[in-house]
Amino acid sequence: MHEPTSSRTAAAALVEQLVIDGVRHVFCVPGESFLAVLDALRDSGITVTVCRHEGGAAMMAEAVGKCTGRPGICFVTRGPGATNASAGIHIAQQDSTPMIMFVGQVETSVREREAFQELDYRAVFGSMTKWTVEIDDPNRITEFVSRAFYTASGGRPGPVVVALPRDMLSRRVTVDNAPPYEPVETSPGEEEMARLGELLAESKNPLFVLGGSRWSASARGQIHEFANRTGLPVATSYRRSTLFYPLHPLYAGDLGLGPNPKLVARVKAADLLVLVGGRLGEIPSQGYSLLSSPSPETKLVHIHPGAEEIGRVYRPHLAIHASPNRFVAALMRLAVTPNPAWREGAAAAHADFLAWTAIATPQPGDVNLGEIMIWLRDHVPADTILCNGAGNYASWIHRFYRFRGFMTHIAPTSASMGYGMPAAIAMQRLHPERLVLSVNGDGDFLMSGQEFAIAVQYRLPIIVVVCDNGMYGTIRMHQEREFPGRVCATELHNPDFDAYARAFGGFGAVVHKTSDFPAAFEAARASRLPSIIHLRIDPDAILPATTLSGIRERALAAAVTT
Ligand SMILES: Cc1ncc(C[n+]2csc(CCOP(=O)(O)OP(=O)(O)O)c2C)c(N)n1
Ligand SMILES: [Mg+2]
Repeated sequence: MHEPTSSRTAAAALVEQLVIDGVRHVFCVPGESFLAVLDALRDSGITVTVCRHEGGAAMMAEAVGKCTGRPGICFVTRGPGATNASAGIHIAQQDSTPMIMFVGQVETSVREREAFQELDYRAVFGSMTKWTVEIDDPNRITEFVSRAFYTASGGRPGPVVVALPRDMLSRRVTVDNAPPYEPVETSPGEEEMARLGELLAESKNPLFVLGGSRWSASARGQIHEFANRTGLPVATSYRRSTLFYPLHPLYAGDLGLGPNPKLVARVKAADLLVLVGGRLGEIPSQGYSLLSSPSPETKLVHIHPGAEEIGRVYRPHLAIHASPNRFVAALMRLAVTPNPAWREGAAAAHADFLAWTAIATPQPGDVNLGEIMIWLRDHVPADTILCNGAGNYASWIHRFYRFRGFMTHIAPTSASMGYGMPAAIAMQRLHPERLVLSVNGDGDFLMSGQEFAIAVQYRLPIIVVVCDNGMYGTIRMHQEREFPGRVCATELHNPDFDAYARAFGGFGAVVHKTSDFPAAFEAARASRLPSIIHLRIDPDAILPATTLSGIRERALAAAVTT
């Protein structure tokens, strides 16, 4: 692993270093700027997925980083490739996902002339990444690649951009490989854990909220054990609900968009919040309304792997700078005398969660997305991975689908549209044996719909559900609230998505009523082809508990009375 080599190019050294660092998959759109890397990848043993758009490639890499906790990797070309990919970089930043994007750069001899597709990466990506670097000296390539892994995955994880001047990649190097990177975990101190024990002992009404990244499956198991031992109620943060088993009797639900009002009330009534791994950002904090900033009245314990995140918005009563894995391991050793009131409170919270998610709400039109989510939760295997992007259709996923397995929900906390399609491709590449679903809005889907061609190319039997309400529904909802009746730029004229699937060589079906869904789904599975199920949703069905016309009428009535 460490033998010095003199006959390889910088590109070959880079790819060898990726292999050493455990990379199994890379996602790319090719460019002439990094041909030497493509050549080195060819016989490397790394699986290369070619994509149709760099935004898709970057989102696939982000999805891998999110699912595995190890940096997801993409390669894109300079200028337009890099700017196309920025959508995925921003997701990795907001979602705290380890990711490394390698990008081609013009030859060093013409830099700073605004040569063809030249871009100043540090300026463009500086505020979106943890680190952006351009490698000039080919003999430092393994040093920089190794650092990229440490930086992307350490502390609060995030994206790293590494620019590769074309001539640098083809130069011969004598540099050694770096040893494989190892994730750096930070452990809580004994004093902090003792203080946590005191705060718990004083608390009558505590709540744990799990979030963020850097969780392992075994840490997830341990937090269940701790909850069992103590009877403490556990909630999850926005799009982090796979951190706790939904049918566990201590599970209180997830704090996201359109959460259970009873959970929100519970958070407000808690006398101690233990926030493990997350940041309690704008969405889970319900627009920063759950706690006051900078000094929350509720006692707050904030455990986070990134030192700079602690005290950023809320001054915690107890700050614990630790990775979720090590914090949970320390919890296993913490002596806690359970207060019977905790388990009673948790049982009530879980009953509220079950009641909120049990039965689909009635909907206008013949396709009820709530009933479809409930059918899916009852019929697909527990390890099915569901990917989605952004749009009101996701409200039915959050409310009615139940994520039973760790990392079975791959969706952006940054609510970036166009994510569900590339994420599903990445997940099926990673887990060929598992069922992978991609649930999309009609607007959402066509932001990355071209990647369906990649699913066909690699014969990935993903099942794509397109919830077609003929509009950018979320924005139309806000439009009706703020400017009732004044529709502008939110209507969409859609193709037949089932025919779109067939045109690409996949399977397509259209669903006009809820009862048609099971047969369409089974036919999609039986086809073993990438499939699209086109759901014709009534545009009035805007949220599980509210219609679009109701929102408009209330806004018009309010306008008359004010
Ligand atoms: C990349 C991106 N662009 C724009 C938005 C703003 N936005 C949020 S939801 C939404 C509409 C989503 O429409 P659709 O996918 O059809 O889902 P629906 O709300 O109709 O269910 C838009 C435009 C966004 N979140 N991400
Ligand atoms: Mg829509």
